[in-house]
Amino acid sequence: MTSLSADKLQEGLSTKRFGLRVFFSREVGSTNEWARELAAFDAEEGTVAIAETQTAGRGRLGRVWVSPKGGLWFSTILRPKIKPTEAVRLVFVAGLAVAEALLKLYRLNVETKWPNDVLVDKRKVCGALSEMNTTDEGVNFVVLGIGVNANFNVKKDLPDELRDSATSLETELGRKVDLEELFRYLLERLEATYDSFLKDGSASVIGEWKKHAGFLGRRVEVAGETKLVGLALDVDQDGALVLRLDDGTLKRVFVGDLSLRTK
Ligand code: BT5
Repeated sequence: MTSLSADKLQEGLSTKRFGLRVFFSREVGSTNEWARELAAFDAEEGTVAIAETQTAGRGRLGRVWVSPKGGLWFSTILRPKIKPTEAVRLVFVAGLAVAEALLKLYRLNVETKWPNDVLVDKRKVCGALSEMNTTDEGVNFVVLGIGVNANFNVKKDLPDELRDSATSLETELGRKVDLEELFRYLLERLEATYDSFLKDGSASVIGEWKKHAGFLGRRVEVAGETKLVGLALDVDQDGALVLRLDDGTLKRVFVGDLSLRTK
């Protein structure tokens, strides 16, 4: 198993803000939690917390994110001057940046899946978790966490129940990748995508993100407050999934887990 080289993380990095400060640890609970603490101590925008393993990696709704050594687990502090309703759409910045990076670096068959996944050959290779801190004035900071299954073997290093739904770069490519190179390239894509989000608005980022989406036009099931089944028509400019239910009505969904229906 290759280790992350802390001194190589910023080597040749061409960003203006992202990754200028990098906090590295071999093991933490969660890089999102760590980044929140750093942000509370006024860490500037673009500061990154990265760890080789997480003992309490988390997903949405308090779910567990399994984070063995060999993965890329990091969180970036953002301080956008936007409304909380807009800031929730930052998760699309992560999905788009990761999809573009995996396509460019490894030519993989990449897809984005609503709302926060990146898939390779229909299996989850990356999850993103955006967590916001607000005050009466609005958004104080956002922590954008990204987990990429990179240099480990899915069958060996992930629990049995994830073997069918998850994949890793190593499993897909049959080799290990240069983790520091992936990290730097991802930071560059993240910064560029975030800047476009701020300058051109979330709709343009969501528009790009949709070009990679494999579920649009397909029959899907969405597990959320209730279970919905229908045709995935669109992801609108608010980031909501637009479904056409079997009775013909349109439904906008903001939170849920999407899976394809094969029947
Ligand atoms: C996510 O949640 O996909 C967000 C994952 C974010 C992880 C990053 S790592 C750096 C930063 N620090 C953190 O603590 N978190 C972020 P969600 O959509 O809720 O998916 C969670 C579900 O994915 C779990 O319930 C499992 O079914 C599955 N899962 C867990 N670990 C996985 C892995 N390594 N690969 C693929 N699927 C996994």
